[in-house]
Amino acid sequence: MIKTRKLLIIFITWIFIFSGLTTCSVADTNDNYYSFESDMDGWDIDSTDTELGDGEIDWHINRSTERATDGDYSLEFFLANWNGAGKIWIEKEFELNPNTQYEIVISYNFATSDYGIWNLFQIIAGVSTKNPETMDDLSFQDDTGHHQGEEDYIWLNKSYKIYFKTNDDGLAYVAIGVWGTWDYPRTYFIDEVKINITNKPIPILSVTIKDGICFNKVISNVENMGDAVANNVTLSLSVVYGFQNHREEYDFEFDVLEPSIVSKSFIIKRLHGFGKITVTAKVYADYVKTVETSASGWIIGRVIILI
Ligand SMILES: [Ca+2]
Ligand SMILES: [Ca+2]
Repeated sequence: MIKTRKLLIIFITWIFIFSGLTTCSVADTNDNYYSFESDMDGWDIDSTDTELGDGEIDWHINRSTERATDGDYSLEFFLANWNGAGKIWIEKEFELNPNTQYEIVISYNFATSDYGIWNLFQIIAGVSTKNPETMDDLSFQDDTGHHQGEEDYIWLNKSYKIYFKTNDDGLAYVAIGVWGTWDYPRTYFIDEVKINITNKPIPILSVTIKDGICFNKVISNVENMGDAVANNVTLSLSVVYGFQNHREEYDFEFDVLEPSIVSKSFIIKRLHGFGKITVTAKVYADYVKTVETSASGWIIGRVIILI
């Protein structure tokens, strides 16, 4: 009888452990490493804006033994950018939890022979909620130059930290590549791609200025679109208006802004004059990226029209 009870306890414990494992869909941290030694490691290749006349400019992304920082292979990116606009990249889908905020660090080794300040291409590195197909789905970073003398290939360590929130389907598409910003052919190499994904709720602020017609005032709001509380928020609101470029500037400070909350309206009142009007709103908070927006229009007496 005692033996049966022991077996039952072990069985129940095993069920609990097993069910716990299966219901945990995505770990809090997800580290991935790709060196392209046997194949493309699950990355797809893609391009956009490669048309030239009735045809297409020459480009490829494939595995190469010409140089590598780990093993024998890297990925070779070749873009004969004769249309001045080509964008080529590798992309990979990651299944994460829906509607969840992540810090995604994209790092890799990048071999380039670009030097000087002219004729440099631009790095593509970013994350999107949909499979990247056009320029609008891509994120652009720094230039492709090594800035260390002339012509030889030099390996650079590239690293980009991106805060990203999944939508209902929980998918993140990472894209890495180059954007041809000059009419030249270029070849680059990428190896040791690391994608580190960490669940990291942070505040994400946005600021708006009310547009349309207002009577002698301008109105601005701050919204926290992130998953964590924003602390020590400051909205810096300034107005320049009238023929004399009269200027008014105020800082509105508040301690906390909860996630998914729009602040009360912050208002600069008693404005009157004639001429153009420009409103700028900038918002700061602890550990949050500063965001800024502006609106302009006309002030006619006490009537303000912002577009
Ligand atoms: Ca490799
Ligand atoms: Ca694609």
